[in-house]
Amino acid sequence: MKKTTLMAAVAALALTGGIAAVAAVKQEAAAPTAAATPSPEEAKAFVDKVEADMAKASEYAAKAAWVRATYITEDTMWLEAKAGAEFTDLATRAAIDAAKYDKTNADPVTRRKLDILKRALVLPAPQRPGAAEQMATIAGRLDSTYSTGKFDYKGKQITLNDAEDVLANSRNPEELKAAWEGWHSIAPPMTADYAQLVDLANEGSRALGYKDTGALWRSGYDMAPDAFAAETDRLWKQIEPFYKNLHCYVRAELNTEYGDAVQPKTGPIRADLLGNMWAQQWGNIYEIVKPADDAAGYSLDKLLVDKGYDATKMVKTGETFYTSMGLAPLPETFWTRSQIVRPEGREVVCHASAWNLDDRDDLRIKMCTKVNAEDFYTVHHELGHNYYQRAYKEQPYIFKGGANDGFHEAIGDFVGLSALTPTYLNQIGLLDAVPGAEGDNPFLLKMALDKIAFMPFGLLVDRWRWQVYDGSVKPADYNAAWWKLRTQYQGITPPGPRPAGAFDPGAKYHVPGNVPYTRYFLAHVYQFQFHRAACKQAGWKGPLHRCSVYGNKEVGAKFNAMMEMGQSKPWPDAMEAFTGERRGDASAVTEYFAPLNKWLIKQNKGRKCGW
Ligand code: X8Z
Ligand code: ZN
Repeated sequence: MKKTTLMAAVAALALTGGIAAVAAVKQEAAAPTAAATPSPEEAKAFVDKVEADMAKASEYAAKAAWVRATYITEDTMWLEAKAGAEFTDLATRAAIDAAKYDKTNADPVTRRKLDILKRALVLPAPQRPGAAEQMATIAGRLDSTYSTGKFDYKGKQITLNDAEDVLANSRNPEELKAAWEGWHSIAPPMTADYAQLVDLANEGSRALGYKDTGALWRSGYDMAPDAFAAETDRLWKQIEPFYKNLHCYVRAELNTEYGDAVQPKTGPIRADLLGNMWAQQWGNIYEIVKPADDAAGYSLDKLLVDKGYDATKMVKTGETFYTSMGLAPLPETFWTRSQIVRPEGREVVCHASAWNLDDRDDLRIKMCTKVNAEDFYTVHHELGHNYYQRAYKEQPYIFKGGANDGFHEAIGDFVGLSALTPTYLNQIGLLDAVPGAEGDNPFLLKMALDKIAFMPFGLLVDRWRWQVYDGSVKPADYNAAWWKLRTQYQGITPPGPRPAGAFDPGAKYHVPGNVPYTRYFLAHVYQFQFHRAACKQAGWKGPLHRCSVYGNKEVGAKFNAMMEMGQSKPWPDAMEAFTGERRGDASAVTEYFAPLNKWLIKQNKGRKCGW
């Protein structure tokens, strides 16, 4: 996730750990001139040169990006845009040059590197003079506008951080609506910039031979772009019935809490009632929807506060999980260079990310950590990126990245599945007693509110962008298309009519931040596959949701071996190395949640589910 590093151009790589940066390919870098097919030796020489240039060039852009993200000013935006534009130019040229070896019978390693080079950019720039600068400036402005967004709430200017607290904790529908609408009001000024960036990126993508930028994004999965889209449909179909059961149950509980006027018994759920600004994880409303007989209940939010955790202690605790599996502690510089809490007196990008600035050991996270359960999860998530980055640091430059971007997102989430078990919370002294079997359903419900609720959202963000990039959704229809998908997949609706000119997708970080999103959907499938495989390796015989691999060095070694591969092999090889499976399979998700699904079906008896 060195995301910002390379700016929009290389955002994906960065955030995913895909090719962390692409090459500074100089003109003399050996792009063949004649039409004749270049030799395998020439192809290898080209790649070697690209990798050397790339390794040198990326550090500068990374540092400019870090400084901007942790200190937003006109000047740092200018510096980041300049470094980002230079980088995008070079990277785009490298991608174009790589295509010249398409017919070369290159050795398999060189062939894979060439293929990765061609698809590594998130937002390729047109090769016209000034286009890369223009793109970098727009992308930086979008990201900064989002990150510094503020609005009036009860007579005070508040930030997204504050608004998220209202969404998580208030049970007053008027307050919820005001915080939700207020935050969404920061987005309309971004619409024109966003539309222009889409056009520029499409022009850049077409020059690389892609139909549009969406097709470029779908090409990063060792299969044809169309096959990948079908693959995500297949995975969603495995989960959809379960999501509908959860939706049905939650809607009924919200109806009981708020009454028909606020949340009707039928139809979609009001988006601001679900505890999260984007209705993407619902764990914050557990108290509203919990089973009546949740005697064994505990609140991780409360435990963290009661036991005196602060942000740094949360990160240290996260690190302990990784070291318990035999992985090395984080370097000292992690602690001195990371941004762990929101600094006072300056604007920063609060959206959490994990960085490796030198593609070796300069690992850092950038968070505005709050002491709550959500950020306890996020800390484990971010450290997963850092541990992955360090595991593949010995790979050649182009292979420094996740097996695919979903893998990068799934590492920390996999660790989180163990780290959220009551058994583990008890082992580290957070929870005094582990509930018996009576605690299973409450625990599974809590997990499902975050994991299952997330899946349709994880899918639809890029469904929207695919339509934007392929031109089927025009700027005037951005918002309507967004809500069509939000209703279709998530079964939610805004708290009131949306004003003309609303740009609600712009109120979600990854849209102005230009971070592809399907990765998180994939990660929500992969993490359960990793968990199932790890628990099997550990000889675990009980239900999957009770399994924790804390302290298991054998699992750690095998997991690290997969991480060390980086993106040197097609992702099914990496998946197989750890799980023995060669494709995404949501049966691990349904297996994990099976007891809850049965319970939900019982609760929903007599209800008309769906929307
Ligand atoms: O953006 C993130 C991470 C950084 S890669 C905090 N996540 C997605 C989101 O917040 O929307 C993690 C879960 C989904
Ligand atoms: Zn992440």
